[in-house]
Amino acid sequence: MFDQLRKNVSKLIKKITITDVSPKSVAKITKELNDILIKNEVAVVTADAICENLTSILLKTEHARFSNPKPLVLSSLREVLLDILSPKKKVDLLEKVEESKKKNTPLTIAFFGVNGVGKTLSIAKLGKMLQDKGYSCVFAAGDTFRAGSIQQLQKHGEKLGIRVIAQTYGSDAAAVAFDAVNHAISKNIDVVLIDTAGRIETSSNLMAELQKICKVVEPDLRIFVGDALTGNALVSQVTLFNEKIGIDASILNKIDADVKGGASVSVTHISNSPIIFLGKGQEYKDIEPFSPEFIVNNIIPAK
Ligand SMILES: Nc1nc2c(ncn2[C@@H]2O[C@H](COP(=O)(O)OP(=O)(O)OP(=O)(O)O)[C@@H](O)[C@H]2O)c(=O)[nH]1
Ligand SMILES: [Mg+2]
Repeated sequence: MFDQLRKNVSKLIKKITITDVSPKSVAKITKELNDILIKNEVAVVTADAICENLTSILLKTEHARFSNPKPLVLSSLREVLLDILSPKKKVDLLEKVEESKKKNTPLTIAFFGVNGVGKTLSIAKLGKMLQDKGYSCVFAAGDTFRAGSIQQLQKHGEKLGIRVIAQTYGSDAAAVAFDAVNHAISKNIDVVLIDTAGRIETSSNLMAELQKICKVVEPDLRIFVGDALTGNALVSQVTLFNEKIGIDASILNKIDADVKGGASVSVTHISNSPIIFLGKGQEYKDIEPFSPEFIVNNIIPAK
């Protein structure tokens, strides 16, 4: 995981030959770091922010002349990355479920993102995780667009023993979501997980459908689902969905196959909201809570 980015950062640190921490030598390091970040699919604006923050930390830190600046560069880079990966807005799913339970209403979550990023599988994984923690769930088959999508969610529902509220293909996705919320209210179910059709960013019809779902059910959480392998296109997806729908939190999938590792840094920075889970495989167990430390440890070499 993230092998390429880690190797490149490691190489950069080894190559550091500066013996002072002057604006000129810091500029030399950050220029190279910027290139490495961009090559590893960190968005340009994010790479710039990392380098700016690193510069200001390095320049304000007291550093003895002629002592080895590598440890300082490493620890400062770690600090900058942790800061970017820890947005001020915090989202704790289990806390949210508990809050809703206290109010006697179901927690409603809408999942959205482009085609094939793992929305439906993430819903199944989270349904299982919530069930294991003792919460009841219902799935809403709000992808009424892609052939086979309803059966796909129903299969997960059968395996997990989770009820799926569905209508027919072509029916109004917002109505399906609305039915599922009503079902949850009447059966005292804790969480409603709403699947939606994968939409190409340029498809304004599908975007309007998603806006309608949000207008009708006013989900408590709007979760953007992204594919870590998408590379730089992820940045335009996050920007667009954030503008049109609003992103409360993200899930980043296929992290098991991601050698570059830039996506998670960019998604948090650009959406200005946290990644809450990472998908790391095709089985229900292959999901884990997002930890900024885990990402940073995978990017920054130990020494
Ligand atoms: N390796 C790996 N594969 C994943 C992961 N998440 C999803 N997949 C696979 O990606 C493919 C698409 O997953 P879906 O859950 O159908 O994606 P979707 O976003 O619902 O797709 P659409 O409904 O077509 O938009 C499936 O083959 C999944 O098994 C992951 O974290 N790692
Ligand atoms: Mg799907």
